[in-house]
Amino acid sequence: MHKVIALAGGVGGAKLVLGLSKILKPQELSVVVNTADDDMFHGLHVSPDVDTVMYALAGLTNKTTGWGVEGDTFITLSALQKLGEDTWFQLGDLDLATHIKRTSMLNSGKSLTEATQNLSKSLGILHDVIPMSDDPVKTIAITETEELDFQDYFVRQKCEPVIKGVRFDGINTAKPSQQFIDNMSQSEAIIICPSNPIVSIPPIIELPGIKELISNYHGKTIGVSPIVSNQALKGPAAKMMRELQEDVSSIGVAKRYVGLCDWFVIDKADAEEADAIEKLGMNVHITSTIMNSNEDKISLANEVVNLIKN
Ligand code: FO1
Repeated sequence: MHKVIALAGGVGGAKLVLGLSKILKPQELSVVVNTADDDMFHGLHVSPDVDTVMYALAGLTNKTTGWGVEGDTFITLSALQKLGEDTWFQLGDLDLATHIKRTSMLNSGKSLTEATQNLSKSLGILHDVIPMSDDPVKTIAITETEELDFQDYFVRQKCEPVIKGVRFDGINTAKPSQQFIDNMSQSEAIIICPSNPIVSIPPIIELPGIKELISNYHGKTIGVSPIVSNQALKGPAAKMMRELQEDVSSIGVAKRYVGLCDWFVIDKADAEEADAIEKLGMNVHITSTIMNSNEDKISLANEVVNLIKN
């Protein structure tokens, strides 16, 4: 098997990444992760999607939420609350150690890529986890009345405000990380994980030069739909697509990846959408895309990897 590069956001992407990591050796899989959700809390650089992927690969993920560390406690957060800090963003004690170490490395001049490499190594992760960029990119949710930082919209306001659009501040001047570019040229396939098609995958593919690299890519690009039966498997993707007047379906997701994907993987429940997706210029593979157990994750990973050989 040749090298595969997976583009991932948070929880949904991390599930497929975990499946892929069980069937591909470390030299066969690199994961490029969205960093446009990154934010500062209590002076610490939090990189939620990178951490969600790292914790999944390290077997540390909180199984209920899909993010954070299983069994974490929130003693420091309670103390911070008593000191008058805003604590709507739930940072557990074990999770905080990751952010403290990352921030200390960034402050001492290391790049986000180097900091992630260091954290991955310490957590015993063998596959490469690569931030999409070392430069800051910031997702802004544009609502009817105001513009919100992504975590403010997503966590503090629970995605309740209706959005009119999203913007990725800094995207035009951010450089894709060197490791991202190097892995693209060395890889044989790109997998677009079932992550949010509005806020998780777009920041990665809209980095300068990346769309062109993917459309002219020498290998296969395979997208996996995060929508099943007109609902998001996890998170606010369906609500966001509806508010942006997009089709809340796998067809709607595929429309966003026209010209990028050779294959698009959809769930059995959406089999009747296959013809419309093929008309967009992609081959369609129909399988079970719902990943509850580790077996489901490995099974979907196998289905996707088999398409590379087709
Ligand atoms: N998501 C929530 O819904 N509430 C939280 O309090 C929260 C805290 C949090 C802390 C660390 C971390 O790595 C992720 C966290 N997330 C939380 C998830 C995060 O907001 C989302 O997964 C992504 O940003 C969307 O991809």
